[in-house]
Amino acid sequence: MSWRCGIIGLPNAGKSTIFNALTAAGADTAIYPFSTINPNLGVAPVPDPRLAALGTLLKPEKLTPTTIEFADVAGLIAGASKGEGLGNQFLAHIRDVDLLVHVVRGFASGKCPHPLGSLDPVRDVEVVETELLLADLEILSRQKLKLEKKVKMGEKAGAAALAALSRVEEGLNQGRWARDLGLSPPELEHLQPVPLLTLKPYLFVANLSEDEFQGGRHYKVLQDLAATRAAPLVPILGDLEAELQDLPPEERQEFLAGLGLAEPGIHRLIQESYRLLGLVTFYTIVGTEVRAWTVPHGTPLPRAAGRVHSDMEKGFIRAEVMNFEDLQKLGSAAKVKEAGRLHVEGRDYLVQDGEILLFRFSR
Ligand SMILES: Nc1nc2c(ncn2[C@@H]2O[C@H](COP(=O)(O)OP(=O)(O)OP(=O)(O)O)[C@@H](O)[C@H]2O)c(=O)[nH]1
Ligand SMILES: [Mg+2]
Repeated sequence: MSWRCGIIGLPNAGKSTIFNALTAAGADTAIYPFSTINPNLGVAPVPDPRLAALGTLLKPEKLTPTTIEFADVAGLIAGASKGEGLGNQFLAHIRDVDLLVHVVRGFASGKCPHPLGSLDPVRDVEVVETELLLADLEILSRQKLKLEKKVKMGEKAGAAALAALSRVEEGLNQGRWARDLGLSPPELEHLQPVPLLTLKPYLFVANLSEDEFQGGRHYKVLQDLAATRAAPLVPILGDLEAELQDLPPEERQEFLAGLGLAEPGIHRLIQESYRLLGLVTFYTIVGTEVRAWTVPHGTPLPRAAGRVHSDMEKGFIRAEVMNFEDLQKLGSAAKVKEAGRLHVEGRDYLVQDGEILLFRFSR
C-alpha cells in the first residue's frame, strides 16, 4: 500500500517545478501553460531526523528512508469540470489520489506570464476550488440517479445512501466542502463508491519568489486564506528548490543557509502531507540495513509485518518492540533490553510512531 498526493493548481503555477524538487524526476517545465498533459508520477523520500540519528548511532551499510508518492497533473482552468482545458482528464487523474496539494502562484515573472494576466492568489484559489466543487456536484448527481433507480426497484439499502449523498450535495451547494460537513462513519461508508475531491485532505503550497517569501503581500494574503480553510500552508521557493536537486548534498545546506533557511520547504510539505494522511513511521534493523516504513495510525503488528514481507504477516508470531528515544539514549538494543525497555507484543498491538520492530514469524 502506498499513498499518493496529487499536485493541483492553475497552469504555470509551478506544479511540475515543485514535483521535480520533491522527486528529482526531471519532469518538463515550461513558460507556456498546459506543458503537463499526462501526469508525472514520482516518489519522494520522507525526510526523517530519527532515521538519520539511527544511521549515526548504528552505522549500518544501508539506510533506507520510507517514501511517499506525488502525482503532477495538468493545470486546471475555469470550466474544467465541464471539460475546458484538459478538464476531464485532469479530474480523472486526481480522483484516486489520497491528498490534494494545491500549488498557488506567488511569484511574478516577465518570462512566464500568469495565465489570468495578473498575480492574484485569492482569485486563483477560488477558480481551482470552484472547479473541484462543481466536479463533485456532477459526480454526485450521476450517482444519485443510479441510486434513485435502485430505490424505485425496491432496493431498501439505497435510501440511506441517497440521504448521505443529498446531504453532501446540499453542503456543496452552499459552498461547504464534503470534508467539513462532519460526516458520520455510516455516511462515509455510503460515499465510498463516489470518489469526492472535496472529501480529501487538503493543503496549500505558496510558490513564492524570494521577495514574497521575505514577507510579501501575496504571501500574507494566502496565509490568511489558508487559515479560513483550516488547511496548512507551506511556503516554497519553487525554482530555487528545484535547482537544489542538481547540487551535491553537501552544497545544498550551504545554498539554503545563504537564503536564511534551515531546511527546504519541500521537507515541510512532505511532513505535513504525512501528518494529514494520519501516517506513522516504524523502523526495522535487519542485517546491515536500517529501514523506515510507513503505516496508517492504528495498524496492528501483523499488518505492519506485511509491509516488510507478505510471509511475515502470514506467519506472524510476535514482535520485539523498542522505541527510538530509548535506543538513542541507551545506545544499543542489548542495553535497551537490559534496562527492561524492550517489550514483546502480539497480534493485537497497534504500532506507535517511532518504534523499532523485530518481527518473529514462522515460515
Ligand atoms: N520566478 C519563478 N519562476 C518559477 C517558479 N516556479 C516555477 N517557475 C517557472 O514558471 C514556469 C512554469 O512552471 P511549471 O512548473 O512548468 O508550471 P506548471 O504548474 O507545471 O504548469 P502546467 O504544467 O503548464 O500547468 C517555468 O518556466 C518555471 O521555471 C518560481 O518559484 N519563481
Ligand atoms: Mg506542469
